[in-house]
Amino acid sequence: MSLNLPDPLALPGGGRALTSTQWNEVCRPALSALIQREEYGQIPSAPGQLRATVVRTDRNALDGCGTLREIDIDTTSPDAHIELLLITPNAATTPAGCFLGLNFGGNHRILPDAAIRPQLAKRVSGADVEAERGTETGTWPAAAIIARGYALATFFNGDAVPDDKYTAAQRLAGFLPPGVEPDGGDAPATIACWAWSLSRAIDFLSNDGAVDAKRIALAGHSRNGKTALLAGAMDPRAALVISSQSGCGGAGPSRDLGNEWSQRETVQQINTAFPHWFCANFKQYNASPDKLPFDQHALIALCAPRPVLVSSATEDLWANPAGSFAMLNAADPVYRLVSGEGIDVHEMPETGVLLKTRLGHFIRPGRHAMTTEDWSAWLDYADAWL
Ligand code: GTR
Repeated sequence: MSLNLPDPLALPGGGRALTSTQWNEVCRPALSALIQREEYGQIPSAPGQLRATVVRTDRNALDGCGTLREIDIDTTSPDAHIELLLITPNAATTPAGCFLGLNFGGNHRILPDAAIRPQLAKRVSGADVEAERGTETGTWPAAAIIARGYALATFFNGDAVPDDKYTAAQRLAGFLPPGVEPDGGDAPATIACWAWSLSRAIDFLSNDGAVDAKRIALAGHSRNGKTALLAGAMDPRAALVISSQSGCGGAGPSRDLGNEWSQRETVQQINTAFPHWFCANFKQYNASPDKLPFDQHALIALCAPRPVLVSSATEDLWANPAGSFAMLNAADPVYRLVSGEGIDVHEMPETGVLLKTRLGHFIRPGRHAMTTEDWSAWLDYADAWL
């Protein structure tokens, strides 16, 4: 398919990268810098200090199948407080591969467990969360994940920066990397800080005896799927990335690729509804996304050679399934160069069929949601690659 997209393998002085060394040493750092500068803002620096405190352990979670821990991760410069929920399989005799992802509603929604802490803001405000407990067991099917031998780690996306256009700015100011101006066009925005917070969870997980540091998979849905992809692109410790219905600013193209993609969310729409997600520079492309010097295939390509699964739903046209599939194909030349393999299918695959290739694809019937059907495909994909 020819889509007239910027070539991620283009060399700054002209010509095209022909070796993986040229990609890794020239194209990759240049694209990484460009994407941060023009879209997400600069990823905050690694913290000065990180302290992890296990605040609760339940060795008998999930009817004895898992060990559940609640872990506070506190950092200085930048200052952040993350409350990680980690469940590891009791049957494992060696460190487990682990799915790590941000959740939307708080850790207490993952399991019907009266002891799991809701997010800090709800505790402080004394909100009644009892009706919310365990309401997302379908979104995060912990029992099935543990039964397949994997660990599950998740935390509330708002732990690092609230998902709120009115209050995010105040928190974002604390994440400025040295040399970046607070009102600069490339000051980090919310998705960049969320990606940073995932890396802090990886800091902890990769030193935990129950988790295999080499088998940490990032998974996220929608805005959290955009974040999973950015975190995977920036943090090489992520061994695999699953980006679910992430659309604009995620696996979906910023450009209009033609009529069949016309129901998608545009750069202008996302920057208007969620001005805190992307950096100020990205707003310059509202009316002219075709002027972006990259598109989202470049973000996927930054994950090479690690496997990336793009997961979609047939009725979620806002998240642009066809355009996201096109981005996988457009990232393919980089994957071929770096790993010798990418995606072998060039027409939109059949619904319900998992493509287990290094650039993988899954689309299920239905709407915008993370479901047990998705997880069943994702676990199969993880079995193939982790
Ligand atoms: C929508 C937004 C999408 C997607 C989604 C979500 O309102 O337009 O970009 O991120 O929210 O996160 O559920």
